[in-house]
Amino acid sequence: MSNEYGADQIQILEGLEAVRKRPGMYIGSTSSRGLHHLVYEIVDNSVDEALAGVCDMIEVTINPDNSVTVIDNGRGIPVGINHKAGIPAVEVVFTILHAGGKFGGGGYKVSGGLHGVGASVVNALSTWLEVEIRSEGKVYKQRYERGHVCYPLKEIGTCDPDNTGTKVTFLPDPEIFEETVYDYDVLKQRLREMAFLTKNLKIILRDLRPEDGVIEKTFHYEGGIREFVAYLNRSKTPLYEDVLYFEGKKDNVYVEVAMQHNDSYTESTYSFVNNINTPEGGTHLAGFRNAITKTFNDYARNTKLLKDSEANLSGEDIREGLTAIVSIKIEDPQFEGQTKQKLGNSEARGAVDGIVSEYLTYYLEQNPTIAKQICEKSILAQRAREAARKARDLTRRKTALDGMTLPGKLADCSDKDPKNCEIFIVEGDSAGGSAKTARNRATQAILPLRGKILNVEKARLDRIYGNAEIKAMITAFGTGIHEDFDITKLRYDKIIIMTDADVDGAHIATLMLTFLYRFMPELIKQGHVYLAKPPLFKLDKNKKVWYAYSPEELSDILDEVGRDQNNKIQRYKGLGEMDAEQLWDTTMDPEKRILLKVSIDEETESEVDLTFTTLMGDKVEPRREFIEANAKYVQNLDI
Ligand code: TSJ
Repeated sequence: MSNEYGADQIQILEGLEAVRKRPGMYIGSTSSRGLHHLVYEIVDNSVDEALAGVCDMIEVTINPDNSVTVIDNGRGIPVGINHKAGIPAVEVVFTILHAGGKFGGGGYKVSGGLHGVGASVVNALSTWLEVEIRSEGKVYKQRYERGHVCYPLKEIGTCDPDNTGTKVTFLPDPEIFEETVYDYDVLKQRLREMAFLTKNLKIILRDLRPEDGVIEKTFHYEGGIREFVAYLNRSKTPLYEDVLYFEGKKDNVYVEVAMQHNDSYTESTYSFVNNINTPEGGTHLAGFRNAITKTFNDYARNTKLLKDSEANLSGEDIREGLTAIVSIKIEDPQFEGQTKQKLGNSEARGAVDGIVSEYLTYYLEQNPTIAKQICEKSILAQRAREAARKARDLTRRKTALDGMTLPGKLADCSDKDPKNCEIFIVEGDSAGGSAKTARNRATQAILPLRGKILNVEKARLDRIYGNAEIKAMITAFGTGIHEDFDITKLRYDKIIIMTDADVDGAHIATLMLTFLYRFMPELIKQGHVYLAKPPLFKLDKNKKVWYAYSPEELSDILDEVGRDQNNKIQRYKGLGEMDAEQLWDTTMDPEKRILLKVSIDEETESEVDLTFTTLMGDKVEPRREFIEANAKYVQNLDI
């Protein structure tokens, strides 16, 4: 036995030792992100089986010990002897490091075509891993510990020959991972996306950890990315009922596109290559954009919706309010750019452009009402863009002329080193007044805003640039916006949103965050944006004062000091009820206050985008959900 896999085995183990030495090279990081990555590496293999048309169900179970089980009903990983390695194919899959780690140089791991890649990496980074295969009426099993084979593949029983598939269970190694507890919501997010991208595949996610009962969710979308677009638009008002869907294959590139406009002004297009998100786009996205720009301009000209004397619609005009998914499958994807997230294959551009142009032209001819609605919206966008450009040129010229005209309502700080400075954006003039009195004038600036700020999700650019509150923030921050954005010009290290601790305050904070996210996302990404946390209660007792930031905290304090008649409890309804000293003590003093840092998880960026827009939509129900879920994007910071 030992002779059979002597020399080979030594080499194999060396390979997997390399993975344990430098795990980051293979899975990106050993943080929570890397931990979740293990599941995707395994599930990708089952999705490949589904793409091959021989599997339609995948079950993912988080076990009570945080091991994860993935089961599919595919053909089962082959168990026959691999002639090159002299061991069963399944053992090759789990013990031989395949060339080109995902984050290493050269190759790039993708689902679709490259079977088994990644499984050995998961194996190397697991305390133990067990695989069970059902194939041709037999059940096979093998176990590994930290990548080492425990025993040769063995037959452990029989089953119905029609019952085939693969089951893998692995326990991430705490010697490798800083975090070993799985987040149900993170897996849910990615598995839902996978199910949208693979129509007819049923994915079940189960969490066995909660003591009060198992959680289970099934994702199954017969409409595939068509349903994905409908889902993304679920809390918006679509411009028309149809979700346009085009599908075809050209130059060995399989292309699927789904799109629908809503009545907002922002574009949400997500592109995927072999089921992997490409946040930086690439040739496939370029092909899509080129096709819709050309096709809509041709249509608008031919139908005289756009007169000969008028300028062409820009791509941006046509994409205003567009929600779209561009998903391609390609044999040998090449990724470019710093983060290797941008597709480079030139044949993808031609394939997407060709397929979308052809089918969209036909669709517009067949659906003149929808075609006209989209063209008219684009023409309005074109006019607004012109007006916005003029308004913007004006604001730009002004700042260029007087150096910087800071807004009149701003009480700036005296320290000129931005690293030491912070700005409080305060709801309402009266709270603004208290804040101005309370602040540390050297390092704290105050900008009061009147009432609710403009909802940038629901206004065109010309109105946004004309809005006094928004202009005040842009000039106060100093960075400029969009393509003019320059973080080195930021005048404050912390931008602190300070609103009442009630529903209105939460709404105003969200409007602010929406504005920042849409216009200066880098401020959030680089961790400059915070929410102040004013107290909800004040307790006076025997000349001593306590502040509580939640009802639970109040209750804890009362437990300690006793519940009797000497307690004077005040519930703060707004910042305005605090005098300057209280405001300083509870909310502004860097020594005592609580700040919440706003962050965006890059991996779930599409969901953040969605959550923000959901919140801003007209329909009320999802908004409450957001406010409740809001805490997820915010980290508690004790500063
Ligand atoms: F990642 C992995 F290897 F651990 C893994 C693979 C984990 C899980 C849960 C499933 C799988 C997997 C692999 N499911 N299905 C397959 N199928 C194959 O490997 C397979 C089967 C038959 C044939 C064939 O040509 O007959 C080819 C392949 C690639």
